[in-house]
Amino acid sequence: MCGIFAYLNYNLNRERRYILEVLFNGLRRLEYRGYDSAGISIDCSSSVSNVPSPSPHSPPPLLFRQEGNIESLVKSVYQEVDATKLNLEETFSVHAGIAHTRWATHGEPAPRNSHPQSSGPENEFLVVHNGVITNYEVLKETLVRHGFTFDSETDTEVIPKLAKFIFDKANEEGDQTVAFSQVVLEVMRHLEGAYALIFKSRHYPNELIACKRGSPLLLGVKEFSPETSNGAIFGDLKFPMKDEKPKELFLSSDVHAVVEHTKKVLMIEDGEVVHLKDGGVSILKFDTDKGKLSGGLARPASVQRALSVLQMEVEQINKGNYEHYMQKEIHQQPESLTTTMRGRLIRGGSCKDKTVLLGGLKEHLRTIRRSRRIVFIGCGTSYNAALASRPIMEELSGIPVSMEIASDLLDRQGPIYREDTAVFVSQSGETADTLNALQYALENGALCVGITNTVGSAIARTTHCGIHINAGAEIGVASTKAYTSQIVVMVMMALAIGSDTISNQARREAIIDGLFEFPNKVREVLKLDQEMKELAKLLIAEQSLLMFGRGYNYATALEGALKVKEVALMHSEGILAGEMKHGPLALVDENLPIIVIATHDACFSKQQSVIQQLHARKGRLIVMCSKGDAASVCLGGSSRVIEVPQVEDCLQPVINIVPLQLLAYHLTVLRGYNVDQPRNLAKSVTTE
Ligand code: G6Q
Ligand code: GLU
Repeated sequence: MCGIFAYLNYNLNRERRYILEVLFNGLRRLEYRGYDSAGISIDCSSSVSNVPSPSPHSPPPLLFRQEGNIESLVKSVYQEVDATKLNLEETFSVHAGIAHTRWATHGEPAPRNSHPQSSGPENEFLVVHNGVITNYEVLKETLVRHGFTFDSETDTEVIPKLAKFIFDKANEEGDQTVAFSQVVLEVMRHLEGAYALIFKSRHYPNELIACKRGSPLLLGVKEFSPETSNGAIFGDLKFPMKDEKPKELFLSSDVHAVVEHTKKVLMIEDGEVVHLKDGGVSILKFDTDKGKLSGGLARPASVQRALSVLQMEVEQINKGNYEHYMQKEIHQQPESLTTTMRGRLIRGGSCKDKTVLLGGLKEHLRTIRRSRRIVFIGCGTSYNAALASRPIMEELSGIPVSMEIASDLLDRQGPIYREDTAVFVSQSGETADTLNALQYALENGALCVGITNTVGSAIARTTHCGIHINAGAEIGVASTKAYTSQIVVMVMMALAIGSDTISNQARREAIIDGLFEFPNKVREVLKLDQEMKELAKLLIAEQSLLMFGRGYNYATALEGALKVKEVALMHSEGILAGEMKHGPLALVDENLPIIVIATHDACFSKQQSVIQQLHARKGRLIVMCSKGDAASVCLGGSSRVIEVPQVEDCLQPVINIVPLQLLAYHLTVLRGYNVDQPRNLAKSVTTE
């Protein structure tokens, strides 16, 4: 979790005020990733740029850190600027600033634990970090033995201190010209765990180093015409080592903080050390497994990488006319689902032509069909999406499908075989548990398929093949549109796998027809918005809310309950209705509200019987049913009913989750909680 950001202007005059605002805006874009504390570092005086590098005489960079969200940091920085009379108009033709929004793993949110973390009083090395250093205790002990004192409880603090230790040692041994990249490579040799790091140092003014292993990081490049200094040029996508052209370089945990500046980006890969210096970019690849070398100085190879051009517009990451991202993302679903399906459904003149085309899977379909088992692996909402798709995958492929929560698979070291197809479902494509499970499945020889929303993410890059869900950026921590797009992608995957079987052709065609009509059905169910707000008003003061589902809609119950608990901070549990008599029935009384999902599918009569039993125990029921079924689910007229449009059974979970997303949203707003940044949660869980 957490967001890291850096801004380097080269041969381009920028006032301190401008630099601060770029850093703050970068953090605002990344705030959804973590928001318990934040910090930045900028230079103290433009004279820094005239100091030859490396020099022990450059003034220490300024460091600002604050507990709370980004706006608390902004406020405290401007207060300090006023108090210290720091000149905001001072202009820098070259300047490197770094920034961090934190989601604590080690040490409570407090200024001393916020990043940038420092090597010591002179801020010789400053580091922003996303991830966890697992061997920090050993490193800390060694550094303490060498006289370092620690100010924070973070794992991160060992990194800048180690950099200083290595730098000082090189200098003592007479190497006055040790390069910044060499120092960082040496630091990396000692680090274990997951990280994305940006280093700034007073010994290397106007340079930055970025490196990563596990956590995401990218570089954005914006070049300016030397004559006008105000227009971007789309030139060569390759990196020069040294280049006088005026430019701005950005480093960021994700594209959201970069896209408003440039669309030319490079996704930094694990083991790479990216050195920004003299207007150029050089990349060294630290080619080891998990960073453990056998000793001696690392001798990494220099690598050539090309920039790619982002397919994203700034509007996609703005709230538009909505109050919250979650609200926008719920209401966007007809469009996001259309984009998910675009170019993938083919319906020609005759029935025979109805088919699904998934470019990323085409070459692997035969291997998947021959596999002994399909294993769906994910966490949270992504796991629920896979669970919703399991029945149709089993039906159309005829292959057994098992479900794995990524962390549990790893805890058990559950068996994964060469004959398995392991499907990794992840909106962000960066979730540490899912990534670790992917590594495990690769080691065990399974065919690994990725289903993600993030092009260029670790899961997208590491799997053998996959499908992008193309739902567009999802910023609300509570996943909504990604969930529905994931289900549709997995239904399409089932259609593609089953496409060689004649016996299920009619079924497949009915689903494809259903998919063509689908966005309109989602538009229809969104009209329940006001009704869900009314329901939220009724439930506002409840302690607990149960949701019963089965078959295709067991996942709906789990996902609906997850939404309510994570944003509305109300206890909520999704229960498999078939298990009702084996325990949960004991909870039922006239007070506890229960949502029963009873839309029309093969389980309908069983759900009717569940409703009867709950009713007999005076359960306080809210029943979700297909339009026209209200009379048959509403016994004695006592229950409240949510009527939804009926679609093909395997697509029904997509329709059914929408009212529950709306309910969770309205409950949260009415209860006065933060919708987009729920307590204790952050988007993109890049630590275990
Ligand atoms: C749900 C959350 C969360 C998320 C998991 C997995 O609302 O966003 O449950 O789904 O943390 O994340 P990825 O889908 O990014 O792997
Ligand atoms: N482990 C670091 C800390 O607790 C970084 C956490 C993060 O990724 O925000 O400070």
